[in-house]
Amino acid sequence: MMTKKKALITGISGQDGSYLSEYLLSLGYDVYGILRRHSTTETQKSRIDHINHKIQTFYGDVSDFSSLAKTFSSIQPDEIYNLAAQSHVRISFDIPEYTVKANALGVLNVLEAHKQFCPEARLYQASSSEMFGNSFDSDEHQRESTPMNPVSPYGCSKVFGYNMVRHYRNAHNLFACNGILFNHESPRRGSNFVTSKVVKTAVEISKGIKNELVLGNMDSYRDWGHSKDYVRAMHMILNHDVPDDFVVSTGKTHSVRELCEYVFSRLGMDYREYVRQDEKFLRPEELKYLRGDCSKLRNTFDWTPEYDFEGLLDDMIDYWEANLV
Ligand code: F7E
Repeated sequence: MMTKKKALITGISGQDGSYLSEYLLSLGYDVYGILRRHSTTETQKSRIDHINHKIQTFYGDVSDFSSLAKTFSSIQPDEIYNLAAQSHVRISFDIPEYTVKANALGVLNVLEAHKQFCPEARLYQASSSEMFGNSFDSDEHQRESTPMNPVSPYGCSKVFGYNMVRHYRNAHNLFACNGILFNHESPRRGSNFVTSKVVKTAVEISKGIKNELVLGNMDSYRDWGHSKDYVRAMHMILNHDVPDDFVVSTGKTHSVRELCEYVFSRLGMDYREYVRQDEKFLRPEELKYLRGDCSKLRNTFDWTPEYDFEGLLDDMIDYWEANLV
């Protein structure tokens, strides 16, 4: 009998952790996850409650090396996905030190645990398009070779993690890879990220529950894909012949204003009647424009996203329409 592959996911209770778990279970993996302790036990596992009986979770934290040592050495995973992070860019300006501890030193801890306790495992690191900051190539895209000039504590912390992964790969011969993922969303996206905030509030307005949507900068551009598509790319990157780094993106870009236009008009409304801007949602330094070129990924793997911008937003609108009463 073939033994099942073991995958260990840090950040398993997040948007990507939950979709990745479902995907790996569908491929026949044994799935393990590291869960950070929250004070509200009831909502701690809300994104993975439906698969709770199929996975095993352990309390731990990427900033607590002893917890990583214990889980990595006892599970002996074949694949490690480091998805744990303080992932909110604006909040990283409020809690820069915590952000760096989780997103930068946390990666160092994961790499050390990988090297010391399961060096044969493969490691995927959740790197981010926020690492590029405001730099792009002459064709207005960001790709693997684009210089990284981060503009937030979050972006700076992710650059450290990205570089450490490359360094440990070269210096210690670990199979460690970076996925440089552009924004990716879904009905499971936290409601303080802009897509979820716009969709959820617009549905609330359409149902008479709220009467306005308050936003920050509406003129920034993002390359938005669907988390379900992007977790498949994570698995492909980790199962390549050689450890390497790949951009994952759609190649299309839209402004926050265009996002509002689409969502409100799908609900039969004009966004200009409901959206107000407030500087409390502005960032001290803003990343203005993202548009990824994932040719390297597409030329290496058979990766085709199922969702485009409208399909992604339709999925989110349908979810919130059905789940908000
Ligand atoms: O903001 C603007 C905001 O918070 C998108 C994370 O997953 O993707 C994400 O980071 C844009 C920004 O995502 C509001 O200023 C306007 O220009 O949804 P977001 P993000 O900062 O791009 C990258 C790839 C990651 O790695 C991160 O972990 O929308 N915006 N008004 C607003 N954003 C928010 N959150 N709230 C507003 O009211």
